[in-house]
Amino acid sequence: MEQTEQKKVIFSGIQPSGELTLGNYLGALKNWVKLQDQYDCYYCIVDMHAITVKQEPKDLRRRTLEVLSIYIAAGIDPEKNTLFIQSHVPAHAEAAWLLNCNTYMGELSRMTQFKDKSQRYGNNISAGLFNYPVLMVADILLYQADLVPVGVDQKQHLELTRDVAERFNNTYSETFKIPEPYIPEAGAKIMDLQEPTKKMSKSSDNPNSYILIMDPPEVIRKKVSRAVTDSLGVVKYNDEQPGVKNLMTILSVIKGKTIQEIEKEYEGQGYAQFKKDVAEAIVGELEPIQKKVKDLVANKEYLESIYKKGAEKASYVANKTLRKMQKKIGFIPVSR
Ligand code: ATP
Ligand code: LTN
Repeated sequence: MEQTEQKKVIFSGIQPSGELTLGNYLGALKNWVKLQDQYDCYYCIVDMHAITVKQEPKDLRRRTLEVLSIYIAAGIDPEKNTLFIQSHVPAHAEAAWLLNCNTYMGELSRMTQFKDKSQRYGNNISAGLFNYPVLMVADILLYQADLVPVGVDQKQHLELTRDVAERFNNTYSETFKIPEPYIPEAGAKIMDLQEPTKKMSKSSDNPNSYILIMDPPEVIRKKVSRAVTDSLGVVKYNDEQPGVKNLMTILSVIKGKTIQEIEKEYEGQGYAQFKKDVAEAIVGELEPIQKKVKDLVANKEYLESIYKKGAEKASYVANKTLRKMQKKIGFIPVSR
């Protein structure tokens, strides 16, 4: 047996619905890089998820290729992993329909991300936004994924995935592997710099509330210096100081230092030096990635070769599972 066949499978994805943030990087991408040697990884750009809210077509096109470039620039090796664009593999949409018919309205109504987003978008809520978690279930189950590395905000969607998979297996006999979430101990929820009790989000209206992976160094420095802290003036990790806590988490994840080490280092100092060091840590981490992204986005042919190869490999695996689902449900097979 080939070695890749023995490896456990990972699936994860990011939506090209906005510019990627430091939250996407520390909560998801950085871990994908760590996991790529041990697992057979499928890393997808989930463009079909992105259109659950309105997207400007030209921005969606540009961002989709930028996200692919960021994956590669962050250290995901396109030779070792399968990198692809969700809409290139029609099995995702087909499987999502079959799974929609095995998911309850009640389950989807309980999804907190839907509740949050539907409040934000008021009267213009698409049916796609409601059904979105089922498309995510399809993404994961089609590859028989063992592990799904995500930030903590996706935990509820992973629980739904497990429930739907188990239900399908019980109704139609064993079909899907039951996946586990992989949520990092630190960095699973990077907070908004202006309202540090909220998740940092790429779709926030206030640019000072997030750091983008592609923000120039001077912008990063400015945003960190403006980050909301408190008047206590001590670098201590506790819930009463959510702003400071968030900056400590960022520093700790990037520098690989423990929270205790950071508390000790800044004992008796205010926030000025601490904030400067946080900003430099972020700049040091992101600057090399930004340079690579700029080269990659200019190389459309190279990117095309990656996503074409990725779609072929992904389609092969996804179609196998889809055929199995169709057969079990009772659809008549047609030879292809
Ligand atoms: P939006 O903010 O528009 O809802 P998002 O960035 O939350 O978008 P995705 O692009 O789908 O949504 O997120 C991709 C990955 O990044 C997911 O695994 C998600 O858990 C993770 N992630 C997103 N924001 C953060 C954050 N602030 N901290 C840690 N992980 C995050
Ligand atoms: N819903 C996810 C993005 C996503 C995803 C997936 C993550 C879509 N499909 C499959 C992991 C596995 C989000 O972060 N908003």
